[in-house]
Amino acid sequence: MDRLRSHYSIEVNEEDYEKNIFLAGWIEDIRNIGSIAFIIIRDRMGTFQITVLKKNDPDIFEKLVTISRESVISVYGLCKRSDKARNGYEIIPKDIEILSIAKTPLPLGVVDKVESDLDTRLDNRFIDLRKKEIQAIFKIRNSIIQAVHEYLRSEKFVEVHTPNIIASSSEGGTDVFKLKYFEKEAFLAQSPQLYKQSLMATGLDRVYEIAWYFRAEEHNTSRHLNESTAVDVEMAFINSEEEVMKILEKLVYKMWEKAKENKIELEVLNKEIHLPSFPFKRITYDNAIDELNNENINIKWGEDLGSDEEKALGKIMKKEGHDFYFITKYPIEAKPFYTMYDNKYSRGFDLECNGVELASGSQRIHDVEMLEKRIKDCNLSLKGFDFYLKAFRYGIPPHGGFGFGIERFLMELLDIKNIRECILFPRDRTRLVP
Ligand code: AMO
Repeated sequence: MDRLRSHYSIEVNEEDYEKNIFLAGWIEDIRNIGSIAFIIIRDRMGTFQITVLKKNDPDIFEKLVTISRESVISVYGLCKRSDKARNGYEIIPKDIEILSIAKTPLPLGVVDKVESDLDTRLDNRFIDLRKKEIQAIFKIRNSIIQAVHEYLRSEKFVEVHTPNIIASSSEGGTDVFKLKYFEKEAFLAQSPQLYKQSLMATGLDRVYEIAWYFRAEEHNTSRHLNESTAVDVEMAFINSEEEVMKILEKLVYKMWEKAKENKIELEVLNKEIHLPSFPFKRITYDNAIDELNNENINIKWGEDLGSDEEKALGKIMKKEGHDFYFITKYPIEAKPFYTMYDNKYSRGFDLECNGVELASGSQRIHDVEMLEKRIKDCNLSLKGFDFYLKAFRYGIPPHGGFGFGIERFLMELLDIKNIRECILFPRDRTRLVP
């Protein structure tokens, strides 16, 4: 039975009928009606029925009806067409091997109708992930990431990997995790911002990264994680942030389009995906404030939109037929130190979907004196930025980019209410395990 161990998931089809095949997986259900037993095994492709007659093989029958649910077995047997089996075929076993016995009781049911609370599910994530509707989220996540690689590479972006252990805070703010790096103090990167910008001084003038963000934000919300992932892009030789926005909106469109190809997973999740209208609407910060004022929501000019204001604007945009929209021309004080500006307006933008921020980006300051001034004006110390500023002193083209949250995107795509559902092992204010 050695071959059973090298089993790789197969999709049974008509060609397999009346042939001996190998299958392996987790036991989902056992129905023993005395003389005959039906065992459902599951792998990542779906479920298969094993039908065993007691009189044909009392040994295999005994093994299969006494084994605990969620144990792992492999089976060798005849594949037969069956009208009664749920996917149209069954396997009559000739040999089975028990690969791993599951302890009882299970900490969490896999096919039980009772909903467990999110904490129990996340505490037992390895079992939670056996559920097909949970796996579907991560299969869709996999395919949207594939779309990222396909689209950005087709636009001649080079994938890079920048450090996550760094010597200064990437976004200039607080919310940074400190750690001991031998004799020195280090930080976990809040984003690849400083590195992707430095790369613009190298000639690798279009880069992207599937990045990890580490943020010590205290708030425990349904839209924030302390460790999240993003698509980070940086591109040089741009005339304005509009060129960056064009790449971002096309990327979002391609990811959405790719997600639609996951027909089985979308059916499992009972979700329909409609392509967004394209190109996305652009609304300036000033106009957004006016629209909000008309609804009696007042914001002081210069302040960033809070989540309530974002939601209200989302509703206004929805009424006008826009799920996706860019908010452009933010005041400089609402954007980070590296953002290019003209007088009091920055060249920064956010991409919003139904009142949730999915991405933000900008054209960057590439003049080193202007950049140093902004760092000082933002009350940040120049000291931590030595390596970053050095890259601006020896020739760096105008450039810009964005950071685009992958979990936030999945929430919007699949209408998932809690961001923790969109990452395998979430890190939040209280969760560090598993
Ligand atoms: P920003 O801080 O806006 O910009 O982050 C970019 C996008 O990343 C996602 N995101 C998060 N998702 C979940 N939990 C979090 N705590 C979290 N923080 C951020 C959001 C957000 O829109 N360096 C800039 C980007 C750039 O200008 O290139 C940046 O990090 O979807």
